[in-house]
Amino acid sequence: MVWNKEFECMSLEQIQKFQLEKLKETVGWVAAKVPFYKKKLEEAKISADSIKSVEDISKLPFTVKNDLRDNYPFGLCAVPLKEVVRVQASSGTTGKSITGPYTTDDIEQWRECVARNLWAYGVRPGDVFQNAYGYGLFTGGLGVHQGASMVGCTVIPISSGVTKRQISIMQDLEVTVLSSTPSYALTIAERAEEMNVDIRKLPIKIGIFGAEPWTMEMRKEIEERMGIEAMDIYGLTELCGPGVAYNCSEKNGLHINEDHFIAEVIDPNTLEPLPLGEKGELVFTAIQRKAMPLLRYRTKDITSLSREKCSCGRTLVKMERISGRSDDMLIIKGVNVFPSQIESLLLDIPEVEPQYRLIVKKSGYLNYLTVQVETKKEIFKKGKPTLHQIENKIMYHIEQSIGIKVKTELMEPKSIERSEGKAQRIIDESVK
Ligand code: DLL
Repeated sequence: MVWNKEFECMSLEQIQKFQLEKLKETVGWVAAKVPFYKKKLEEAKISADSIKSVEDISKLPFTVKNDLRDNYPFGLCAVPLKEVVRVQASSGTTGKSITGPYTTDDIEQWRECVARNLWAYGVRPGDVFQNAYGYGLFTGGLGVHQGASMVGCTVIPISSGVTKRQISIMQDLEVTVLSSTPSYALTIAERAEEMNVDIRKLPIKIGIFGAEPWTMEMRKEIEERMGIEAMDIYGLTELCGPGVAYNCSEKNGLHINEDHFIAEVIDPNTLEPLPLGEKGELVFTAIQRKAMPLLRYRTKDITSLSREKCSCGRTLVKMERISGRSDDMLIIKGVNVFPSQIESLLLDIPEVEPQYRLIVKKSGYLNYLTVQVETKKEIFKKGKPTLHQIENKIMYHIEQSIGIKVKTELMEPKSIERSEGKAQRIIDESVK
């Protein structure tokens, strides 16, 4: 049940041997081709020859998003532009976009990485694959498309948006697999309910969701509303796009394609590598790319790594599902809070919909949080006293779990803007 047994089921010794060889090649490649890395490696007094084991990766300099922005558009590109066959980009929610150039080989590797993911989810030739990730500069659309074609699926490149049409296509073409952001999957599920279409009765069986953090509770919600198995797909533009890490049949953690990307978890304050099992910032080194192989790229994503034996037979290291990004972490009355913690708690409350917004305001030196969440239609009709009771219940539930008092506002059904891509759930008014 593995797409590429040779690379997905290697022994640790084989993986490390392979990684060492590719790491040395990559360090030599960027030192020769990218002035930015040449300078950084000289300053750190490191060359390909001085790397004797994979652990020596910790001697290499880090790369951060600002390095990509400062070198926009092609300052970190290691090949002449005539060898670049594609450029994707990330709009970046915070600031100038960054580009991801690919050579023909880079695209091939990317396809292979995504195909491994899809195979692990149970996608097979003949599946009718509705790809509702946005096509264009965003890597989700084309990236998933290429992998699904490689597996041999009938791909429907519908892109995101025009939700009513998503549902009729799903019905008419007897779609078996849907890929989108988890928040857009919810939008689709909700629209189908409005159209009196029961997605659970359709042939669709697998959903492939990622590109934004989502909780186990959200997974359960989507699985129940659509009658599917919801699988997690992870990746980022800086490395290739989707396909970096993926769930297997265990649906517990994501295997990392570590013959392509060496993963580390570091303490974001000391920048020291953390042992397996400890949570910190995920860092990647791309060891097979040619156009833009990044060394020790700090993703800001928070997770931990594990090498525990997996029942699926893959030996690739696993990362825990991403609990959030360090730059999305809110500090409310001095307490660190991830939006995913609030999401989990809201989904415990049966009277509300999984549609919410977090508003951060400042008063004096402290930040305060207002949680706005939609009620179910039948609840909203019950009027203010009932709504007030539920608001108090939510407030209490959050306070009991994370120790901070938040303001809760129950919202009218359908009043919060629906997502077609990555949901914008945080409104930060504290910086005004
Ligand atoms: O979101 C690539 C992608 C497309 C992944 C389609 C999966 C499916 P970027 O726009 O560069 O690339 O955003 C990358 O999104 O650093 C994480 O913070 C977040 N992210 C991506 N996948 C997941 C996931 C694409 N499965 C950033 N769980 C990453 C949580 C995710 N966060």
